[in-house]
Amino acid sequence: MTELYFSPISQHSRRVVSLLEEVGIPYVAKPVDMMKGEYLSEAFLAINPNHQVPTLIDGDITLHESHAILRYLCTKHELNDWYPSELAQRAQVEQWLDWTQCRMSPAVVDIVFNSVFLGEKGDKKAIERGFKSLEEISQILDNALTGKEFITGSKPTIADLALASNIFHLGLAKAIPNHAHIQAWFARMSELKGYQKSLPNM
Ligand SMILES: N[C@@H](CCC(=O)N[C@@H](CS)C(=O)NCC(=O)O)C(=O)O
Repeated sequence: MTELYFSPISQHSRRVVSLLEEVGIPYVAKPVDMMKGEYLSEAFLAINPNHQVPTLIDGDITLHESHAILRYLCTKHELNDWYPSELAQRAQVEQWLDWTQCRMSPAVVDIVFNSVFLGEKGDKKAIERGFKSLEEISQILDNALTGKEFITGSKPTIADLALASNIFHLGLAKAIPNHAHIQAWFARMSELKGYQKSLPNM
């Protein structure tokens, strides 16, 4: 049995839900109520001591880290389109997965967590830092998407799912970059049924 502990308002959960739903892997959804602090409960900490969603339990395997979960699911289910086995293609997917975690996600957290989830209590300096970083990385992303349908080529991969979950999150703060190639790519991603099913009811 595959169980996913997740939250609909979590950008990191969203990329995993997108893949599970898009390719139709059966799983048991285990929502974690972040607003009620369930991620800090003893029961959840026993599953993931990092108090973070998503967390996957698949038989004997318990996994945290959204990208490790994506790679695991693709490898287990032989999802070669989503996580190519060919070396050069895979390297590109890995590059954009890491870029998403190391460059895009911190900016998204600075902006969205502080302006949307914390509201008035949000750290204004973090919001400013996030927007400054977003200006630079949006241009990098837009350049990388020039002449391509998806970030590594003509088919979406788990790198696109990770990026799209970030961009959706920016939308909560009305901060989706208005660069033409990002907009066109995001419109393509928004058509994927898995991505659609990962979105919160708002
Ligand atoms: N590197 C982790 C980050 C996961 C993460 O930050 N999850 C957030 C929700 S988007 C969370 O659970 N935050 C609660 C906390 O850190 O205490 C991943 O990729 O899965």
